[in-house]
Amino acid sequence: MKRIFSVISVLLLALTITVGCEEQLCDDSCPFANDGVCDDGGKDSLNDVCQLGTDCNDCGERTQ
Ligand SMILES: [Ca+2]
Repeated sequence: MKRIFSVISVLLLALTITVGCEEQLCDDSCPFANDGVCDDGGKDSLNDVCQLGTDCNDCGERTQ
């Protein structure tokens, strides 16, 4: 029984590390950055003229 808990603990730890390593995309290199409209094609963006994560000030941080 103890062994099962150890295995579960290791799996939870691995999951936590995997989620924590998701790459954060955030810069304002898009020509349409800082215009008050989200343009990176991600969630809640109005269009996709920018690469995901390159309109960070308007869209917020993205994860890959
Ligand atoms: Ca923008």
